[in-house]
Amino acid sequence: MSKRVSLTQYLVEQQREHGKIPSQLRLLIEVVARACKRIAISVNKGALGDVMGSASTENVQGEIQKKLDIISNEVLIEANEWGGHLAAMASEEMDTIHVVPHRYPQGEFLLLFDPLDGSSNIDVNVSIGTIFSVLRKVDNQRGVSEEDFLQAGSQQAAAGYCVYGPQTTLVLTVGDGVAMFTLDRETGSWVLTAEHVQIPADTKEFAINMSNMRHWAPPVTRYIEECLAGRTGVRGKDFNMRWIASMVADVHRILSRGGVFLYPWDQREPDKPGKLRLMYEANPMAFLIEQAGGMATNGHSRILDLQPGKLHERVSVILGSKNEVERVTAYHQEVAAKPA
Ligand code: AHM
Ligand code: MG
Repeated sequence: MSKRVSLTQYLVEQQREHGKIPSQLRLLIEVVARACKRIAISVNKGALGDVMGSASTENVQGEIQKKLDIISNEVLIEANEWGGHLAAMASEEMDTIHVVPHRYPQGEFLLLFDPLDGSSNIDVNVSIGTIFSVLRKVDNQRGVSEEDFLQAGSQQAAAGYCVYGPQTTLVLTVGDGVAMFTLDRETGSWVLTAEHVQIPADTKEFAINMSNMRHWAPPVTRYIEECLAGRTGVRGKDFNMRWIASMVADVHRILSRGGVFLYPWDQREPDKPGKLRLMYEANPMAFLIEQAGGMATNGHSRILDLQPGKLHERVSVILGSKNEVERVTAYHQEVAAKPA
């Protein structure tokens, strides 16, 4: 049997060999991974625990929170408060940032998360996940504020997600490629199961919520119509479609076998750039995708270059296999370049 490498061993070796992971960051990743194990236990309880259904509260985006959204948020906050590795946290489920209380030492990192992504899938037993992004607090001379979080995704020190599916898998980057760890439920440890993950540049699989087709912008409609035309159309090949409605699960499939994911701007809410949130959904996923050789844009620019103006900012997302993302982005640029 080949030697099993645990998450701890992987992080220690990354630190030793590449000097990539300062000890506070290593602790942070281990604490997040431990919190994900606790969330996985709650997810697995399903109808046997008090975890299903809505909580009758709304988050800052005006969405009804599920019980599991709130449980997962609390688990992540409790786990990360006391270790001395963080200055503050921000979450999809909290209006403003959560500063580490004064009774604990303050660390140099900032943690953002979507505690339970794909909430609409909780009650129907379909894969869901936790997404996280780690930034450095740039100015350590003063107290932490929301401003400290408003950094481009290219500044992330680490990012990842945990998918609660048939297996519980933690996917991580510290800027040196993408590694995957599967939870061994018998020993309770995360075991390295994939390293140097690479997304094929070409694909025949796209993911988009087709029910919104009539609301899309012309470049998105053009791209999808060309995919649907299949072998006899301009693309000269048949495409397959998947849409799980959990970004974590869709991105996990793309990291595993390629594909392209789109959640574009559409006319349902024309004033918003899209549905997904930049700082704790798009940025961490874009970091992972780029580290695996893929590409992530908002149709015009690289997602990781976008300068956030506010914590809960939304963004249009196109990510995955490089050649497909380049094509969709070129279609947007062609339209933008045409004189009005
Ligand atoms: P959530 O963070 O409230 O769960 O919403 C984000 C999710 C993504 O995981 C997924 O890609 C998208 O919303 C699905 O949206 P839709 O139901 O419009 O297809
Ligand atoms: Mg989400």
